[in-house]
Amino acid sequence: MSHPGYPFADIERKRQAHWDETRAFRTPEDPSRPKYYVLDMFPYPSGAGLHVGHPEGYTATDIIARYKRMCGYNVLHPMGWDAFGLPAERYAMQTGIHPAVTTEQNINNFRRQLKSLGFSYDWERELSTTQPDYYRWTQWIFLKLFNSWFDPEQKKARPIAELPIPPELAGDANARETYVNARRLAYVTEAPVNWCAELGTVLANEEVEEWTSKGYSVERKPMRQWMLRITAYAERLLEGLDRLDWPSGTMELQKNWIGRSEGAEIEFPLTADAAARAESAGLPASLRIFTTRPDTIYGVTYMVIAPEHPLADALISSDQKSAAEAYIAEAKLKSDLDRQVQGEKAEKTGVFTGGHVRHPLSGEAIPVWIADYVLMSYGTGAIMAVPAHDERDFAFARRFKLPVRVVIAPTASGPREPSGAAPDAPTDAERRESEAAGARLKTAFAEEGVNVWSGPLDGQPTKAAIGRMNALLEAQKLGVRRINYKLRDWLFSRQRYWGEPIPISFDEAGHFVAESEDSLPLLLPPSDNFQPAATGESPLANLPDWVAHARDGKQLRRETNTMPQWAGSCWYYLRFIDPGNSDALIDPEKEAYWMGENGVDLYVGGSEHAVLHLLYARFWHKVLFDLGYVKSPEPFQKLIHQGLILGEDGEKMSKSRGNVVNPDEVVREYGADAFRLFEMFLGPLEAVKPWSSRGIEGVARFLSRTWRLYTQREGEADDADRSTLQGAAIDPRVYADIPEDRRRDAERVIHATIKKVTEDIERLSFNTAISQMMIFVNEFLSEKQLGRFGAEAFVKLLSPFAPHLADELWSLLGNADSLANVPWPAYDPQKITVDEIEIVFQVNGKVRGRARVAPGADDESLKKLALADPAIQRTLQDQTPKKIIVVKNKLVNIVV
Ligand code: ANZ
Repeated sequence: MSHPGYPFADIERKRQAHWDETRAFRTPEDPSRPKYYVLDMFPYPSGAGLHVGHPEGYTATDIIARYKRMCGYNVLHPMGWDAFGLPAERYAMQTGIHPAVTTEQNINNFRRQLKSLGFSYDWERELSTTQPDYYRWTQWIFLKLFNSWFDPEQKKARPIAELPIPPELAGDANARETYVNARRLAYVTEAPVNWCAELGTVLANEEVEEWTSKGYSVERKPMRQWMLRITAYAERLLEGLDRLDWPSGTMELQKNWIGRSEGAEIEFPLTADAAARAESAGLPASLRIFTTRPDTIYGVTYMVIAPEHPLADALISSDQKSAAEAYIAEAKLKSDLDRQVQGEKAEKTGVFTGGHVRHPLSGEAIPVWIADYVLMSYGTGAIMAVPAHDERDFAFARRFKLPVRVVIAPTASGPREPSGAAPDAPTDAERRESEAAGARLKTAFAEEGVNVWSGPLDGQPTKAAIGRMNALLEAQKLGVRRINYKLRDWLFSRQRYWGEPIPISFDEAGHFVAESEDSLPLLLPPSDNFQPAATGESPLANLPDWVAHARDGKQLRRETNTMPQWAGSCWYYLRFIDPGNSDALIDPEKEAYWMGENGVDLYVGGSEHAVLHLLYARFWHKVLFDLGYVKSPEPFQKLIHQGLILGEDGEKMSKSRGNVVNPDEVVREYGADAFRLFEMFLGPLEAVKPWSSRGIEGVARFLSRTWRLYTQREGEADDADRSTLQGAAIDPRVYADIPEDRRRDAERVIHATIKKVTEDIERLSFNTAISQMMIFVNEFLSEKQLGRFGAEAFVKLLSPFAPHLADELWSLLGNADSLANVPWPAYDPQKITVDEIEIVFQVNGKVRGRARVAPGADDESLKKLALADPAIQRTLQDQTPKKIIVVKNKLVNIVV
């Protein structure tokens, strides 16, 4: 199709200019009205410009924002830029062009593109995470984290000044400082990190996959890093999910990422020789393990410690020394993630230490192995291996020919009838039996069941057995119940230039010296050298005059790491509420009004942020909540992920495939309204769906039919190509009174359309709302008789979707200039009720006649009506019906 046939370019230009001039979408501060906060995940302004995936979510939120405004809400619908980050810095490394320059260009381009789509953002609240008056407050929050600790009793963050100091430390300034620093929510640690040499920076665990999938390699390397103590919030981050209206898949991802697991820590004493070595090294003479299945304790046949485990040296015997040390050296090169993935898939590797521990209940000596499927960073870094009931242990035991002992049967009638409560550990004979059963196993039985060959646990179902074993171990002081989380603290520093400077310095003795809050922002210094420093430090280390500074006569060195891109996006939704505030992060009254009890009312963005941004932002929000800066416990009440838009070929859009659709071209050819409408018409918002160029022509035709329905041009046929606005006028037939004989039907369609579109918008079911509007236009296109109410109502319904065209028609209808704040139309339920419906009469399933009846007619009268129908009588002749089936309001089927 060459031209969609209505003057969209003129209309859209005119309408956008008008919105700009009248500041149509400025958010008033009006606490008397109910609020609605609808937020998009703000974009990273990349050099490639807007992608068709961006406007999908943005159109959805714009429909909601416009609809809610018309429903009388005070709507906050802002837009900004998540503009720190790696791509601009990598570009700077290649070209020497300062990231601030490219970032500004990209922002300008993104803004132009978004404006061309007619989104009703309050542009006066636009912000960028790279603006000093924004990152000033990001740094301020960092200082709050630095100056807070998590009180495990009150389960909340408190100012560090309130941290109780153990009396024995009172006199020792250094010990005291170490104690305090180890409890801050922002702290420094020397830890093995994911180092990416090509990027010249470390990556958070959450980021590794993204970059390795792009072909970058990531290695483990110990480095001094800033961490945020998100683990302190594990439980609250988990509990908080209960009150949220989020996609279940995303909640599941967060739950798994937090990874709560209930179990026990159990002590396995070292045998005498190893114990002596441990004690001489100042280490405990017992190996502490974490297990979720203490009920399987009689099935332990070996132990595994992580290669980094502190007791490794003590456990390694002299004849195993060289083999064990070689294994440890190799394991050091792998990241936890690699080890975890490998632990699931590849063949297990490991080495015997030569050392043993004693089973805490039976006293049996158990060999200790080193294997990298056990991670030092989880639990205690050591496990009791129960190969009969754990997949990884099973694979390992088979590989290294270690015994397998069955101690759980699927049901009570398993390998052996339960013998009742045996007071002691299993006998040698029983152990042999359970090993014989183990030798026959094909895979581990990792589910719950009933204990067998388990001494005091015999016959107990799993849950009861766990409880009984925990009690038994606790009574003998051999173990404690324990909850573990998979969640790790958040690695927060990056060796980058283009990020927020961390507002901390160090004095000559290495003590922290924080910037004072009122000296912020600590500005990112100008530079033209974006290469990492020779030391592997961030490019900021290339600026000695910035790094070295003096305060109160003390020589200080600045932290040269910067914050990760996630920092700025952790709290931007708060700043939109009060973007100009130079005295505070946010005015408490404005915060109370706009965030209310539940925070942002609707948040739309990509599902790729499920465990990154969405977890980090919740964490910061909870800290701000604890410290009294926000009143809602959670930031985002309702969350929706828009589905990916694929290329026309059904593949992910990518430059290399050549299937990328450029929004600018679509807007040029079909207009912004058609583009918006089409993005919503592709399918359900959350579904993954391919682009279709035929489809966009379809919606463009719908819009030109709408234009034709409303307008006429003197002396021209109805289907004329109206390429300019000139001479366009409303066709008077559109709003003339509907003639009596059509009125009832016309009103039914009008009111049913209001109902359907309203309800569909509320359900975010935009594609079905558009279908209904298409039906509406087809219904009226030839006669045009809508009446004033119908003509105006339809334009209002259309306006959230195709705001330019709707505003133009609205003003052509003789109204004020914009529908932005015009009340949403209400429908009259009485006008939708149908007074007659069609019933189909069938004989043996074939349609033979029809009748119009009042809805709800009872079965008996429908049967009578069918049998009396002349066409049916003709078909039946003299046959007597065997059976008559009635489907209410639909059909009567006569079986002969
Ligand atoms: C004995 C056992 C028997 C286990 C059994 C499982 C099944 P979650 O917390 O659910 O992931 N484990 C403990 N620490 C580990 C570490 N640092 N690295 C690797 N594995 C570790 O699972 C906890 C279980 O994972 C623990 O329970 C332990 O194996 C293993 F029939 O102990 B179990």
